[in-house]
Amino acid sequence: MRTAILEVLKHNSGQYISGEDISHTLKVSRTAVWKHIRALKEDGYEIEAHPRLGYALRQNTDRLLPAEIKAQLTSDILGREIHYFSETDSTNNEAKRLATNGCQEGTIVVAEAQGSGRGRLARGWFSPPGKGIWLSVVLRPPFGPMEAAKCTLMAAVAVNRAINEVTGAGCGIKWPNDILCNGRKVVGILTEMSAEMDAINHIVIGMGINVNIEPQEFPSEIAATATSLSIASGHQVPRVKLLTAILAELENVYNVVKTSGFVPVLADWKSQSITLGQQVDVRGVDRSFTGVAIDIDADGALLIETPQGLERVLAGDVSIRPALTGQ
Ligand code: BT5
Repeated sequence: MRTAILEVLKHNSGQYISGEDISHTLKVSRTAVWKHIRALKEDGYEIEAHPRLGYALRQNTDRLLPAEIKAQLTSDILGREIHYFSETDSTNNEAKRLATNGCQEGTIVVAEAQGSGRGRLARGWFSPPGKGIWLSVVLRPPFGPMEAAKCTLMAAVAVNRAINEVTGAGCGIKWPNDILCNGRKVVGILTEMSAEMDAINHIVIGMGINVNIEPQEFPSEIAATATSLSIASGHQVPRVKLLTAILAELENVYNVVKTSGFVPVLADWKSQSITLGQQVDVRGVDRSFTGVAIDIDADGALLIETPQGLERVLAGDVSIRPALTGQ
């Protein structure tokens, strides 16, 4: 009934419609109409109520509600099943629970806020309410566990494309799991896997996208290194539009991988990379060094030219050294 009332309001495109007309059209009492309108307002829809004229929808909600996502969804598999939370500990944790219980491929978990958003190696992820896209996608890929690390590269290509399409913010990918705008982190990706020796049970790709966060809202630890799409683009970014664009791009890239392997995706990744060609400091799992990032190989490992020779890094952190000015 709530969805039906919303449809009526949307259909009336901002004009008033009386409670009596709604109750008549939908064959429901006026008290019920009033209660549903109140619930819609709680969901973030701006609805004006006038004692004589009735109700008018002034502004759609910006919340990532399943009904709003479904209305803009163009992907066939990703996002057909949506689990929405106003707050959860971590969307990756929820998605892993769902995947273990057999949810279908393409199921997504999305939250307005995360209490314990996670980065890699038990680092935290700042996830304030209503300001970002905290999203996890469940995949059941046909390839083996050795390929899993490349899912992060696949997601980075998809998210970066969607961001540039929807916001024009001009971001680039930093190996292995970040998207940066103006040298600051705007997206982090966390890929987690459950697998047997030779087959993947499921992969959860978690994406944290800072959408409409103001500079002063970042905690001091990341204030100098983080940014948001609204800061980078100079305008508020519609979250549902961006979310559905991400799902569409991720599905495209995933389909390419399933039919042609990772080679085309690695080529896309290279063309969107801001790491290649740069002087970088690398903190790998067991050692650190400095060199020039020259390429990624077929496994998605970063190749670094150092004075001691070529180094290959499959996992780790990279910081890009600021270019020398020559002075
Ligand atoms: C990441 O880890 O960048 C992966 C972040 C993945 C977050 C998503 S949100 C949806 C899903 N559910 C989850 O629980 N997680 C995923 P890493 O490369 O380890 O970077 C973590 C570091 O980034 C932290 O130690 C901070 O320094 C910094 N950081 C934390 N929150 C940030 C934010 N909102 N924006 C920019 N930087 C942040």
